[in-house]
Amino acid sequence: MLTVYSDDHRLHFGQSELVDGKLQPCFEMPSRADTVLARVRQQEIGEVIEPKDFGLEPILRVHDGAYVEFLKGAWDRWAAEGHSCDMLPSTFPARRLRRDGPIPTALHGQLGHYCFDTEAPITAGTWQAVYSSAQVALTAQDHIRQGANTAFALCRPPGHHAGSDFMGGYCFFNNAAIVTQAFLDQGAKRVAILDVDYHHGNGTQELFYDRADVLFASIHGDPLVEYPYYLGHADERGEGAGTGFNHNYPLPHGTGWAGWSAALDDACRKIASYAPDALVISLGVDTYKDDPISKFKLDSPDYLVMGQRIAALGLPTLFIMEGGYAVEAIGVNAVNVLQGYEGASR
Ligand code: OKP
Ligand code: ZN
Repeated sequence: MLTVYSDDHRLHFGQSELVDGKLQPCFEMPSRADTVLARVRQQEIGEVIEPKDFGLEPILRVHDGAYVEFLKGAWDRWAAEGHSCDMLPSTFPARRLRRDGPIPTALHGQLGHYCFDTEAPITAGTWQAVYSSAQVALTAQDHIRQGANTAFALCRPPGHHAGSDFMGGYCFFNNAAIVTQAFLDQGAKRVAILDVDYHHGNGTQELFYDRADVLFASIHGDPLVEYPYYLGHADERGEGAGTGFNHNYPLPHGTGWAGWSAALDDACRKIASYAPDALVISLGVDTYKDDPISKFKLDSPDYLVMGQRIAALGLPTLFIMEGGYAVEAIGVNAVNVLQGYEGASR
């Protein structure tokens, strides 16, 4: 399997995350991608290439132009105001404040407008890193367009919490959504997205919620008790033309392979009957038993079986790296999914 990777991910290096009222080191750190890349190389699963540059156009098919402009210019404006530490929002338009009113002109007002939490710090190199992360995904997508059955986009930062015009949850551009739209723009009739990250992919759900050409299925911690809290319930089935094409599997804290794989089997049945032209996997491995911010109990061998079950769908499959914070283990776990897939599809 081809892996696409860019060193540019290192340019995004948030210093701090707010945990229990204290600023602590970010869980989403550069060594995550290094660990996965090292395992890809060690297991010799295939060639590793640099991304090509597909420009902003495929990103703008998914993200709002003003949001993209904001992201591009935010750090320079912040620096011009004399700051050098991470940029984090602190004020948000909750219910009955004007979230659709005039966008503030002040940097902090705009930051709260374009962000839904305090978990996505903008740093000096964030723009270049998130731009390259999207190009990593698009390069892997292009490999499948050219006829490959599968590819691995080693994206960092992750993307599935980012929506059309907002960032949050360590995410800025929604890499999985961008490649999904690219498949459609190149002639695919239907694309399925299976999000196996521990957290609900609220951004991806939002982007395709009213559409029948994308099926979204997500297996995640129940939002009643887990981040991102305000989306990801089982009764969210899609709207308008998209009704019936959104499938959420919220699961309780402590869920292990038995409960998790039952949800996977159901999601795979839904995907098979949808008969998509391509499958995009939002590959988070924060479902691991020792993940520091998550509460599922999957073990490393389970990820091999996960890959096998995905392969049994027999679809062109694009793996997009999302979360996973047990840094020493995420290389083994992510690559186990890929090797399970390849072993089963060989
Ligand atoms: C991104 B991805 C810890 C609470 C959770 C946000 C988690 C974002 C996860 N401060 N913080 O889905 O892995
Ligand atoms: Zn996650």
